[in-house]
Amino acid sequence: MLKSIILFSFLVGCALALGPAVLATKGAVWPKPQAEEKTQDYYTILPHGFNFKVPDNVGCPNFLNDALTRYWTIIATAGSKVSQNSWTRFQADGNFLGTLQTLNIDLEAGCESEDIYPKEGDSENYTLVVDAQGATLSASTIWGVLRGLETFSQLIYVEQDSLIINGTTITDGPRFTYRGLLIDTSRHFEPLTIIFAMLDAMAYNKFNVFHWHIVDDHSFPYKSRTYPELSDEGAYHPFSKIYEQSDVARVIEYARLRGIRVIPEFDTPGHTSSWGASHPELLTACYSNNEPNGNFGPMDPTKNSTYDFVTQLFTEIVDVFPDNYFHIGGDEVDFTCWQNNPDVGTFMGENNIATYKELESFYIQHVVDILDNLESQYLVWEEVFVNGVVLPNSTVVHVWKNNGLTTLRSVVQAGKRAVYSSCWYLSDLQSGGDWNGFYKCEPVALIDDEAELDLVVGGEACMWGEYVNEFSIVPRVWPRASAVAERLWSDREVTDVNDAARRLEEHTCRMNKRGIAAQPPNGPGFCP
Ligand code: CP6
Repeated sequence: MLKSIILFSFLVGCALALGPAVLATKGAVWPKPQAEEKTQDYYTILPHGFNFKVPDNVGCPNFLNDALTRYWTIIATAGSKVSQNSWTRFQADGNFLGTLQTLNIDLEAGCESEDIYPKEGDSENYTLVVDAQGATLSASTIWGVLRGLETFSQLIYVEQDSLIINGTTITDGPRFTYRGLLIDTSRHFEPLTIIFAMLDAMAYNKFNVFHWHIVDDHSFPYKSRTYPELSDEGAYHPFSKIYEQSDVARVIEYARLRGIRVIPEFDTPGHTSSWGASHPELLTACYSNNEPNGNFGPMDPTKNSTYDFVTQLFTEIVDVFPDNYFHIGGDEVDFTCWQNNPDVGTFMGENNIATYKELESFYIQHVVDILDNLESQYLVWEEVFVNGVVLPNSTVVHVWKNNGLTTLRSVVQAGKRAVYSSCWYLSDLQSGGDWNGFYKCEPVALIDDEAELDLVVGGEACMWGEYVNEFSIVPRVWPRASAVAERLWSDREVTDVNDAARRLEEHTCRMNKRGIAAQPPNGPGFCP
């Protein structure tokens, strides 16, 4: 007796010491669906005997074939160690519904077109029912089908060497229409394989906007067809650290098939040092002791040639990137070289421009007019709004600084649309599994007017590239960005951090199994 008590205590002790710190859920969906009911009933799935069924007349075979192959592979990989006859041992169980052979996909309105791109405001809603009659995924758009397939794949878990899915009814759709991730490919170049892995992980988290901060001070990896010298001179390497036109097209297509928009950012007038490698005339020469000192500041806002260049380049960008939106930057303009360059002073005098903020606004106003002429809509960093540039109401103001909640409120009170990032800087590290802070952040905490709430289109996690390269970006972002994904997709009331920790534990292991090098979110533990 004593022996068995000791043995028992020893085993319990071991379980406590060795067991995962956070017990992972099984078959929980991340981000949490808007409405979900599960039953004790369950099916097993045998991958080789499982398929998706789509009515013949739906259309969109390219979209669907690609997605169905992806998700079949995910299910088959999860089930690769499943014993083929395991279901026999469930036969006696009253909750066992048999083997699930088909997920019926009902794209209600048929597929609009094979060539569509995801765009702002498209529905991503879907419903998913798994019951004694079988399994059906219904949506009105291809994007809803993609989100529903992701959910379906997450409902499947391994137990007793079998793939299991419980009876489930889910009605789901996003809280915010814009759920973005910024990747900075200027401070460090990221190869296409990494961008594809990031897009995969984005789809696993239902993100729908890839904000491609493609160029900045440190390098210009975009190979322009109008000005190839920009990357010839301004990239870290003129042909191995660049994005060719064909690379960009691949990224856009890879994203499109996953329902992800690609919004490029060409940030001006600041953050443009790399442009000067081939076109120093674009930048403001800095002066010391009344002489040019060889350094360069922001774009030179005094020359017509600056605006001509930007017009040519942005005409190309609007053509290359199909999204209606273009991020034109406008953040962190350093006035030092505008202050000490005498030509800038003369220009301001001649044009009645009294302050450098006004000069900055003068520049951005020109860029905004260029985009209006190109019939492109745009996002701008918050400075552009704060400085009083005249913006159409389609403009999205990207709030990123401290006191962002207050700024966000003033943006929507002015009738402009807004995207929030202030609390979602993945570049800021804390010790431990530092996703809680991202998770707890509520973007509309200070807004309660309905019309103003509608103007908050969403949020964006930002992975600035100074301290990440191709070897570290994936684990730096995942699963930390997953916390942002749930805040932006799920209901506002979904705030239980302990419940989230258990689901995130499972979700991270799921990403790992799918080949994403996500880091552990909750301390000691293991993926079963
Ligand atoms: N690069 C660009 C950056 C940042 C911004 N723009 C940035 C500023 C402050 C922090 C992190 C990033 N690295 N182009 C500001 C939007 Cl804390």
